[in-house]
Amino acid sequence: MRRSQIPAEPFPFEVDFARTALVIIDMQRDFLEPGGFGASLGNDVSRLRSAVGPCSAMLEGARAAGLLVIHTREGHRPDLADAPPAKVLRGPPEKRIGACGPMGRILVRGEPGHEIVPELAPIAGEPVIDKPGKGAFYQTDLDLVLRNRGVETLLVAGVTTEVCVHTTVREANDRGYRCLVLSDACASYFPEFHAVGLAMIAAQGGIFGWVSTTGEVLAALSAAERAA
Ligand code: TIU
Repeated sequence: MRRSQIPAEPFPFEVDFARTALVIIDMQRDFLEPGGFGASLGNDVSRLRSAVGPCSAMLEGARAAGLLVIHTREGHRPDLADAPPAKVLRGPPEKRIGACGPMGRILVRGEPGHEIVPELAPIAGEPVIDKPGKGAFYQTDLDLVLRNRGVETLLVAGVTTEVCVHTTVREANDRGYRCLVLSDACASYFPEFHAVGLAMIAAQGGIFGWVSTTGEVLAALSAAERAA
């Protein structure tokens, strides 16, 4: 496939879709549904729903075009051996990581709350990266998976904009990946942090990456497929 250009901030983004992966960060029930980790931190989880439709459209477009799709999930081993005490020992005991909630143990792998929301469920062939931290590169094999597939560019979506999306984009940028963040396919419990988080990525000439929308990326992807 030829190189495409996507309208973006701070300037148009050049991309070779053959060397691009869609990375969907932590669209888990634990963050999007009542009774999970996000809610245990005192957040209004309904604020994240806006990202589901755009993520779904981007997922469909990426699958149709044959792009590598990677899903991530934040969570811990059932024995919590990989959960730093500094992360666990926060808030009242009944709301901590590992405590039992309506979707099972909070932020624990294998529990219903740890699953990706059904609208965005991974299909066979799509790597799922389980990560113990905020960044998707920290203590995972994401870098290895991307290198094995010759990926140089990441289309990044998911939640939350200023926490796991931002941390992952910063990690990716330091590792030499070019990141385009899909503004409408990301969301935060804090609309002001979402806006500022995106602005921070594109500021200073694209200090961490580029920002665009699902519609712009899908239009460029369709045009590239027609031209192929
Ligand atoms: N609390 C919050 O905004 N986010 C997280 O704890 N993890 C992710 O962003 N996935």
